[in-house]
This record gives sequence, structure tokens and C-alpha cells, in this order.
Amino acid sequence: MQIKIGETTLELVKGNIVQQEVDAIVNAANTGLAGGGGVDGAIHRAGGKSIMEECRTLQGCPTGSAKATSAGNLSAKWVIHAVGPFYSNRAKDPELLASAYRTSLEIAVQKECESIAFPSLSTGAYRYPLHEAAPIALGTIIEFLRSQPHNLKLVRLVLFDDKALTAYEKALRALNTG
Ligand code: AR6
Repeated sequence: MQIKIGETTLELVKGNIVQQEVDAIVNAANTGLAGGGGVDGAIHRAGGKSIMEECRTLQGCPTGSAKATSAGNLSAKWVIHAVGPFYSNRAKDPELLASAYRTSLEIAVQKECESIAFPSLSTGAYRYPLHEAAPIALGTIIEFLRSQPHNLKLVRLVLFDDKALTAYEKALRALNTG
């Protein structure tokens, strides 16, 4: 499924984040930028150890923010390490999740990227319910594309399974018609 926001294509695909041929891929990282499972494990395994070597020089990253490294053996030019919140069902969760997406997009713009691929931040080990996370992710991306200067031609959400893809499709349909 895809829609156009101005000149930018926003698309939802099922797949693996490490295989995306885009300028920047986003990692679902932790505040220590210390590596882990899920998306983080897959990116460091596929990208090689230079990514972790660079992460070690960055002194971590606060929740709701992001930092970039080069992308080692991956076809992307950049890995943007974004830290979403661990879901606590508290009022600050949505803003922290939104700000992880927003900061990632700001970094992509600073790096003059034309294409970026995101995983579904916080919805694995960090337990954010998909049906709550999807409208926040998509709403934040759409708002950014409409309001900020950028040269992005493609923003892709890479969903790992049918359940995640369906949740994002439903959220995008609701945002697009509502
Ligand atoms: N490509 C795309 N999506 C994936 C992939 C992949 N290769 N692997 C998993 N997913 P998670 P979080 C989906 O746990 O919740 C790590 O240990 C997965 O199904 O990767 O933000 C970090 O070091 C889920 O929907 O990230 C942190 O400590 C989504 O990606 C912590 O987990 C995110 O799952 C971050 O947790």
C-alpha cells in the first residue's frame, strides 16, 4: 500500500529492514546504543562490526531521539539509531514514540537523504501495542512531510509480518480518509 504526500511516496511493505535499498535505514535501538535483539540484532549482524564501533563513540542516545552512523556492509549509506519508549501505558509514551520518528526524519534531511526505511519502532521487545503505535508512526511521518522542508522521495515502513502490515494498513486508511 502506498500514498503520496506532495512529491513523497509513503509506502508500507512486508519485509526485512536490513535488505532495503534506501539512503538510510532506521534501527530500533536502546539508550546505550549497545545492540540487542530484533531489528537491532539483525542490523548489526548484517552490517558488520564497524557500526558498533561507531555507536561506542556516540555516548548513547536518549529515549525519543536518534543518532546516525555509517552503515558498514549494508547497501544503505546511513543507519539512524532511534530509541522508542518501552511501553508503560503512560501519557508520555505517544510523544516519545512520535519524537523518535521525527528526529530520525530530521537527521535524514540533514544527511540529504532521498529515501528512508523505518521498522515499527517499539512494537517488539518494547511492547508498544501495534494498533496504538501505527497511527502515531504514520501521523508523525505525514505531519513532518507536510510541514518541514525536505528532499525525501520515499519513506517506507518495513513491517516484519502480516499482523504488523495489517495494523499499519488500517491506520493509514483511517488517517487518509479521516
Ligand atoms: N526487519 C523489520 N522488522 C523487524 C525485524 C527486521 N529484521 N526484526 C524484528 N522486526 P524490536 P523495539 C519487527 O524488538 O520494540 C532490541 O533488543 C518486530 O516484529 O526490534 O523498539 C534493542 O536493542 C517489531 O514489530 O524493537 C532494544 O533494546 C519491530 O520490528 C529493544 O529491542 C520492533 O521490534 C527495542 O525494542
